[in-house]
Amino acid sequence: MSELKICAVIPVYKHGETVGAVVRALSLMDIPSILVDDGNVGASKEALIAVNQDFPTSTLVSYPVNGGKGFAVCEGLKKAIELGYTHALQIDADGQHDLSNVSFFCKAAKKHPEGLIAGLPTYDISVPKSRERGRLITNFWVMVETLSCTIPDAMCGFRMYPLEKIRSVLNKGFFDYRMGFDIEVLVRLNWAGIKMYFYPVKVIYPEGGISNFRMLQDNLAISKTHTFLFFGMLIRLPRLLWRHFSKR
Ligand SMILES: Nc1nc2c(ncn2[C@@H]2O[C@H](COP(=O)(O)OP(=O)(O)O)[C@@H](O)[C@H]2O)c(=O)[nH]1
Ligand SMILES: [Mg+2]
Repeated sequence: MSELKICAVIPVYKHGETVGAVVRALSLMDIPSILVDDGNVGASKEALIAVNQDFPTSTLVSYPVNGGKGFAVCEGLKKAIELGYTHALQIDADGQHDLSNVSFFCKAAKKHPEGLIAGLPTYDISVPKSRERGRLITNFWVMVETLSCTIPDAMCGFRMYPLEKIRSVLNKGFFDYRMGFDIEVLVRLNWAGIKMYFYPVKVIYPEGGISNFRMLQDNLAISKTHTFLFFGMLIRLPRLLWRHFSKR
């Protein structure tokens, strides 16, 4: 592949206050941002519009009704394809991801232009125990759903997508357009045979930070997504088993 054309896709909901710093840091690295807003109101909406005006290379994609994080990421990735980018870095708007990893991820994408470069989160003590537990359960089910250990973490929202390679999976649609999307897309890309490379990324949970993750509803929705993906694995069982054993 010739030179990569990289942008960032940032889903933003109620994080208008923090997204400016993320966009600024990315723009200093010459990475334009695609901000996806679905249903932000008030100060958050105003801040988004202001950030988009302050950074001429950024693009703001807006929808009037909230569709969920997954919906926003999908729309951002489709916009990135439309604008001719080859790769998109998905990153959170609230500053939880350590931006010092960005240049390494860009280098990794250059080395593996057809692969997905994904974050393997490393936490400090600020991580809520309930989120850690959920992650362990999810990562166990992802092993079952892919019949492999190739996805050590499916929940980190810091990852670089090779846009041409993911286009067909993206267009097929998803079961979960909310918080389970990050998991589902990796499982589906694994089924589609996309290679994945994992590298550590520091993730913090700053005190007073806003989270849109709803403990009960989102965990229930993620459980439903795993059930759906489990049956998806069963349908693909012969092919996945063949792939598993032919690699040995
Ligand atoms: N556009 C959009 N972005 C969302 C939505 N839900 C979460 N996000 C964004 O997705 C990223 C992660 O969400 P966050 O609420 O921080 O969840 P947490 O980090 O898992 O607790 C942040 O950039 C949010 O602004 C949503 O419904 N729509
Ligand atoms: Mg967050």
